[in-house]
Amino acid sequence: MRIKKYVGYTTHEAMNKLKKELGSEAVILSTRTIKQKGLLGFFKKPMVEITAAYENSRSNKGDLYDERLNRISYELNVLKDMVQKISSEVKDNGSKLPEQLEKYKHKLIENGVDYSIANSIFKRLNEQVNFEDKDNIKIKTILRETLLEYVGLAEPLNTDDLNQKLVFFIGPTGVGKTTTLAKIAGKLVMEGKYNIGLITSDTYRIAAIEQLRVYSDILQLPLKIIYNEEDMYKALVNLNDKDIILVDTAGRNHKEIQEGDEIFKAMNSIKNKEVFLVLSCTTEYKILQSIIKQYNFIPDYKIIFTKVDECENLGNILNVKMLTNKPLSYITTGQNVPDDIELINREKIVNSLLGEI
Ligand SMILES: Nc1nc2c(ncn2[C@@H]2O[C@H](COP(=O)(O)OP(=O)(O)OP(=O)(O)O)[C@@H](O)[C@H]2O)c(=O)[nH]1
Ligand SMILES: [Mg+2]
Repeated sequence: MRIKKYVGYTTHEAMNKLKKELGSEAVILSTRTIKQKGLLGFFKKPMVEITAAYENSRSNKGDLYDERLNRISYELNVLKDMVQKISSEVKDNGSKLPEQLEKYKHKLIENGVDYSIANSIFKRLNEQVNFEDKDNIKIKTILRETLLEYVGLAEPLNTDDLNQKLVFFIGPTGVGKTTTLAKIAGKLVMEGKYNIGLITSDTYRIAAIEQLRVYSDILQLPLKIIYNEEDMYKALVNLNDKDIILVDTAGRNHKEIQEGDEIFKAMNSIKNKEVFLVLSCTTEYKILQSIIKQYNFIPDYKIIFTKVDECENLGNILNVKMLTNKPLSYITTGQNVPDDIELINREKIVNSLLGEI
């Protein structure tokens, strides 16, 4: 048996390093947060240190095998997409778009907009508007206005009814739920107008609680840990003087989530609430589709896109808006708490999607 330590800005990062090297067979002995040294400690990220034990003779054949299988299934998916694209291109040939529109459509697809979404937007537009007598500037203006409408106005956290409002952050593993919650908490604290509390239901890993506790210490906000639905009601009593309570949830493999999960039962029973579905902009659209399908049972939510700084393009933002028709809310653009978050700016998104032609 050997012992090794892994350090990261979050448990997720440290766990990723650990899993990469040791696979899933390693045993976790302890997890702790270590504060970074330095004068500017206020918003400096704490580090998480995981100590793990592993068998010296561990074979990583299984990992290699899994990796190859993943690679093959990814390539099969790419092939499947190509075939679908070609077959719908053949089908669409009857209704050809004017050349200039065709160029913009390809630009959008190049910028990550799903082929069938781009197709339906342009097909509809071409059916409704006569483009024959329009020059390029006019075409671009029409297109810009159309796309702005599709993206819709961004909706921030609604601070109208602040009678102990609960704000839930849900979504897949590692997308940045806790970091985004901390960013929003930080911004609200800086505004100085609200009385804020924090709840975490991420009790799967001790380090997940620690991660939020560090932020609650820095921001001097009370943190309640809930293990089940009943704890939620206890926390409500304990935090009954708060205007806004931000609730962190455990990242879950989207294939495993169910409407009957404890956290969703608790969430559904709260009247004054807002739900943010946190998605990473870097996730492949195919996977985003399947994640969104799994969360279908939640009637109202707003969408936050994280890791926009790591994203090649913004196509997924339009894709998800078209798929869900839910309000888009914030994007996050880096790891800095609380700075790297902003309200979605639809002009910026549409400009980036259309690019320069
Ligand atoms: N580049 C970049 N990294 C981000 C952003 N937001 C979060 N991260 C990083 O993503 C990693 C995971 O962040 P967490 O906030 O722990 O994610 P989570 O969704 O709470 O993870 P789980 O609770 O494990 O499901 C951390 O390393 C964050 O610093 C972002 O906007 N850009
Ligand atoms: Mg988390």
